[in-house]
Amino acid sequence: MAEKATILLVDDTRTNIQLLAGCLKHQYRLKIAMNGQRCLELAQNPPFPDLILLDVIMPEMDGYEVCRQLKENPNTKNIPIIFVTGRDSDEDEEFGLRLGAVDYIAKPIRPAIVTARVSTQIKLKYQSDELRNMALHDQLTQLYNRHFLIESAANKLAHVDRHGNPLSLLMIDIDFFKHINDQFGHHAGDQVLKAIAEILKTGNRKEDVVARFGGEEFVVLLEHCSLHSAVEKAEILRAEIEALEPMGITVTASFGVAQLMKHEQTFVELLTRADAAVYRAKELGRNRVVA
Ligand code: GH3
Ligand code: MG
Ligand code: MG
Ligand code: MG
Repeated sequence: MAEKATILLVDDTRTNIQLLAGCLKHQYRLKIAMNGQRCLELAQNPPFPDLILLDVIMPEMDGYEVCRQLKENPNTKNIPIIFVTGRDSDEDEEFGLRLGAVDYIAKPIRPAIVTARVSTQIKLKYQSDELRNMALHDQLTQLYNRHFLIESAANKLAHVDRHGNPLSLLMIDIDFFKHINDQFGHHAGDQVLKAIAEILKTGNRKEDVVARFGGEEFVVLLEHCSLHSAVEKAEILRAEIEALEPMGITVTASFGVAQLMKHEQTFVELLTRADAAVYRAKELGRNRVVA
């Protein structure tokens, strides 16, 4: 593991925190919350916890309620939770597990058991992060894949303010890519795709989504970006690709740009217009931006 995993300890009693911290502080980076509200805050801010050890009996908001809220929030729902509690009846344990906790530890805690159970959950968390990462990225370029793009576009469209903040999209299709493969081989073609992906990746804001849409097609989804700015951005990228010449191979791309219109309800409508613009760019001679 490259970096220490982060664990959020939540308990309203200082001595309990000290006990847990004593078991875990050498192996993990710890964050500490002494009430439910603070836990909800710390869970959503970096460094993001890989695991939460959550007390149940706390004033104001009990651990069950904290767990419910963490599971309802898309930003925190994937963080595993272990209840660490003095409530040790079967019913309590079943209740906690049904709320979505991955484990349930009864107080008084036994340090060796806590350490072992924590270690197991951290390993599982890393594995599931890795799987999720693989499921949402394109293996060759490490850009997001089509699946992620469509998922996040649906999210963005649901929240877009149709009168205020604009949402724009670039569709990018490499020119005569088939010739590149034919002339230089498939491996060289792959390297070209990677090099272009690097260009698309750099200089983006973190809310932008850059995805490999298909074989030699890419999409950049730009939040808070007007058609005018999107065209400017596309022109910069187009020129960078033209100037790149990866492995000495001259490569260009055609760009279609579209901005979400007020009446448009689905991502497919936006995508279709950008695709039509790419088609026109090809007809007009390729290596150009059409909006
Ligand atoms: P146009 O300028 O009209 O876009 O021509 P084109 O040759 O780029 O268009 P076309 O869609 O006919 O060809 C796309 C080619 O991209 C065909 C396919 O073999 C190649 N391709 C798709 N995915 C990959 C890949 O992962 N690696 C490589 N090397 N080639 C790929
Ligand atoms: Mg307590
Ligand atoms: Mg194509
Ligand atoms: Mg092409």
